[in-house]
Amino acid sequence: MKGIFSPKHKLRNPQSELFGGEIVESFEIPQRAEHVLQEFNKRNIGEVIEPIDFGVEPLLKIHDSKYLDFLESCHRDWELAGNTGDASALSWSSNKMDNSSTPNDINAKLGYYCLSADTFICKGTWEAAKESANVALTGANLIINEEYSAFSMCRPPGHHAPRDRFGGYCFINNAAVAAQYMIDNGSSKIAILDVDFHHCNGTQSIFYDRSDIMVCSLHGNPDEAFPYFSGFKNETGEGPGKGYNFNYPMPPNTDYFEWQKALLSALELINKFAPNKLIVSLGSDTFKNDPISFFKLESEDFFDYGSKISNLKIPTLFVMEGGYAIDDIGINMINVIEGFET
Ligand code: Q9C
Ligand code: ZN
Repeated sequence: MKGIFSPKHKLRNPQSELFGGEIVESFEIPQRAEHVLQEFNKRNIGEVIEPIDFGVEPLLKIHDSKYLDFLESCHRDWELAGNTGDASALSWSSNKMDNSSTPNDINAKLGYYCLSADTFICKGTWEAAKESANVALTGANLIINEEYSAFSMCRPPGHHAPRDRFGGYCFINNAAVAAQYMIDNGSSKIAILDVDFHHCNGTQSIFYDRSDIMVCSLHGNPDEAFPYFSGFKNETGEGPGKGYNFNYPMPPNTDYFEWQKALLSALELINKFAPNKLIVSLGSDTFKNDPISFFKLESEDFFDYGSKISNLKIPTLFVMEGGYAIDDIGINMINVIEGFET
C-alpha cells in the first residue's frame, strides 16, 4: 500500500491548548505524523509519495468560501489586531437575535467559526490544513486510478470540521473532501467508516441529507465525550439521506470484545450498501493509553480490526484522524494498515 505524507504538516504547531481549565501542551503535535511515517517505513508497507496540489476547488465543494477565507486570513488579522499568542475564540453569539452572520472583527470571526475552545490557530495552520486535504485528495486520486488501497497520513485531522466551523483540532474535513472528489470522478456510492474515538460530527453533518455517501461512526458516547452534541444513535440522516447515517456510541471502558461487535455491525451495513469505494477515518485514540479518551483497545486489536475491514473487499482509502498516545501511535495506526493487507 502506498502512503501519502507531506512535511508541511509541521506548519501546524500550536504552542498550547485549553484543557481542563489550564493552558497545556497541545495533544495534536507534529511528532504524531512523524511517528506514523517512521513506522510505515520501518515495516516496509510501501512507497511514500508527496501530495499533488489540488487547489481550492475541491475544498469549496465541502466548505463555505467565507470560512476558507477566514482560515487563510485568521492569524494575520489576529496579529494585526496586536495579539502575540495563537488566535483563540473568546466571544460567542449570546442568542439567536444576535446579528452575527457576517462577522467583521477578528474576534467576532473567531467566535463565529469556532466550535470548541480547545483549538488555537497558529501562523501555519491554513497552509498545513490545506496540505492535509491535498494528502487526502492525492490518496483519493490513487484509488480512482485503480490502486486498491492507500494511507493518507493527514495532519491536522479533519472529521470534526463541518461546512463552516473549526475545532477538535480540525479545520478542513479531509475525509469529506476525498469522498466528494471520488463522487466527482466517477464513483456513485462511497462509504465512510469512522473508527476514531470521537464522533465525526463534521462528516456526519456534511453528508446528512445524502444517500450517495454513507457515514458510519463508532465512538465514545456523546453524553460523556467530545463533541457532546452529536453522535447519538437516533441520528440516522434526513430527507434523501435518511437511513444512510449510523452511529455506534459506546460507554467508558469499552474493550475490543464490545467494540468489534459494533464494527461488525457497521461492516454489514456497508456491505449491504455496496459502495464503489470505502474511506476509513482512522483514529487510534481508542487505544487503552490514550490520554484524552476512554476506550480500552490493545495494540493487537488494531491489527485484528484492520483485517476485518479488508474482508469487505472494497478499494479503501485510510485517512488519518486522531490518536494521542504518542509512543504507540505509529504501532497502532500501522497495525491497522498491516492487518488490512494480510
Ligand atoms: N474534555 C480528534 O481526535 N478535546 N479530535 C475535548 C474534553 C477535544 C479530538 C476535551 C478532542 C478533539 C481528531
Ligand atoms: Zn479523536
